[in-house]
Amino acid sequence: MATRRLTMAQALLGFLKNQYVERDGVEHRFFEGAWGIFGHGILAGFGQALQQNPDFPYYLCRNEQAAVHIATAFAKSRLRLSTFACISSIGPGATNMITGAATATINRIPVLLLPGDIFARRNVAPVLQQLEHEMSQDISVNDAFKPVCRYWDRINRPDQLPCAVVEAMRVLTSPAHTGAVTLALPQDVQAEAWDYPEEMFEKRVWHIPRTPPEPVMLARAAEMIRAAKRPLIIAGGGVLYSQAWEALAGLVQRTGIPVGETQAGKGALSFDHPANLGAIGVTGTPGANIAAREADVVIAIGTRLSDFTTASKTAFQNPAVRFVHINVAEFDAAKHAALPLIADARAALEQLTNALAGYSVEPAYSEAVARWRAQWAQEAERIFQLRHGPPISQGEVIGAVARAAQPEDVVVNAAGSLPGDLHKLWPTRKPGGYHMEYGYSCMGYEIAGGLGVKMADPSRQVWGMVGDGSFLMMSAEIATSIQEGYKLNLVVVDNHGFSSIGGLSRATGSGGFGTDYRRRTATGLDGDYVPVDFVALCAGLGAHAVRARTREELEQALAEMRTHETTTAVVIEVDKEQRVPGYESWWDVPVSEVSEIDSIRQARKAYEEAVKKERRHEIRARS
Ligand SMILES: Cc1ncc(C[n+]2csc(CCOP(=O)(O)OP(=O)(O)O)c2C)c(N)n1
Ligand SMILES: [Mg+2]
Repeated sequence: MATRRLTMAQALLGFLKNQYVERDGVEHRFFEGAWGIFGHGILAGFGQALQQNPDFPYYLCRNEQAAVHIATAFAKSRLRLSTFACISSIGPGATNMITGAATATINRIPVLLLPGDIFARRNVAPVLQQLEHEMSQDISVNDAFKPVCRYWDRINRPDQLPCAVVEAMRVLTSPAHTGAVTLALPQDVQAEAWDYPEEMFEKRVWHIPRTPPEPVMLARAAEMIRAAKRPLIIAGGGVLYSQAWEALAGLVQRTGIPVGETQAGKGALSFDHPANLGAIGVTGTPGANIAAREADVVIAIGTRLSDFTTASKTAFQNPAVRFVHINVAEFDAAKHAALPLIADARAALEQLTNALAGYSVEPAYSEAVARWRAQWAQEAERIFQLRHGPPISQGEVIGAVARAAQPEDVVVNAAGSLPGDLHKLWPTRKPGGYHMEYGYSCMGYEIAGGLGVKMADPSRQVWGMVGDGSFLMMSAEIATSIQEGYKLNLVVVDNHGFSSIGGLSRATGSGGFGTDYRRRTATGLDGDYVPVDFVALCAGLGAHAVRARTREELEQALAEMRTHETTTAVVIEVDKEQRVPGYESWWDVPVSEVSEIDSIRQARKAYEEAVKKERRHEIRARS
């Protein structure tokens, strides 16, 4: 057998370079390089391998968590067909990646994490940044990746590597099981040489299947839908990952079944498609939520059915409601006692369209859909034209950004009050035009994520909408965007704290306690706002930044931002209390059962009423 004498790190890199995926006959290089930050735990091993392999680019970021967000956003934008590896030193560099790992895994996005690890040989322990355990020498901080990853391994000997890398690729390329994968790399083993089989470095193409639905189950699903008077589709992220948007449009065109979109699924249909009721769930539009409440058959496609989508299981109130669930993952397809169609979304939708030939919803339902859509268009326009303040309302800011954006542009966001407002209001025209990380809703994702989105398709302008809280958590990747020459347009929405959590605190009777950025006084955090100059912060990191004080100034700034070559930012203060309302929905956030505060006792009463609407779909007899 031909072999090549390489260090473990060189062999790992040699393997990663040659991994490809193929779907529908089109090949994609799976790893576009590695993001990370060097330290003693990675630099002389994998770092050295990177140095001698310039065809596997190394990207230096400012925070390891951001590296994973960049990779995640990139892979999400590339519909999971390519990604990055993320490397770190041992200790804090590694644990910084844990939040990123959880973000990737919850969103089912492939990223490969390569944290350095403590010496396998152990004799020099404890090394710098090694957290020792008295009960075992076989534990390091990298064990903390296990619950947030879909596959985890530690390469304690160079000859373990071939076994580990193929398992890593199996998981990363599995539509159902993908997420973060960790291969922990002990510092000494990275530098150890072994005679690796040449075959390990041959080009390998991993086929991404389009699993068809089982014919029996397809027939049963079609039968169930044919009997439905008020069917509703919930389009999740799986519709996008499967590139099933045309198949979905084909099915709804033939059948007239309306569609509600989850955060991950938004953009499955253009916002102006006549069957698109828009956002569904806690952050949904009235039409989608009324349709959900009355639906007799709900066809879920590629969704985790999170509490935001199901309104904490209060969304579906028709006593006869039944669920069909198209999903590559058995785990999701079985939720709500659904009839499971374990299949690729596109394959299933194409076959379902044929199986439903001749079926369409009754005209009265289609008329209701058209009415809901028209009413929502009016409501969105009311919010965009509010002319509140200054400070203006966040809804008006979204309207202004949407008007400045072109159909192919991408809006990026993750946490705060913006996800709910954008879910309802952003007029997505093209798949991928709406990039929301709302599985982990991880503050700090926006700027790093925006960079990943931009790298995935530099021809699209990226609008990163960032709350002041999210910005303060992680903004240093602005400098990385300048370093790499990938331009971002950032809209920093300053409301001096947490509009989202502040509003939630009020709704649960706590009056906004601890949610404003105010100076401490003798009575608590109730002084003046803490002054933070976001224009100076953005400019200090290398962006072109301006402040807008009025709607007109904002519109002018947005128009100019498009034309700049490097990262730009506009900072706008908004009125935290002028919120976009919620519609026909509810979210379960338990309120204290006993309290000394009257407003909490009141909120508890309302809570006890609302929680009664929660349904137990999962315990019904299976369809
Ligand atoms: C890392 C992280 N910590 C805490 C939270 C909980 N949380 C959700 S939204 C939010 C406030 C976000 O503030 P900002 O970005 O200013 O948005 P706003 O609510 O003002 O719109 C917090 C603390 C979170 N989602 N992520
Ligand atoms: Mg804020």
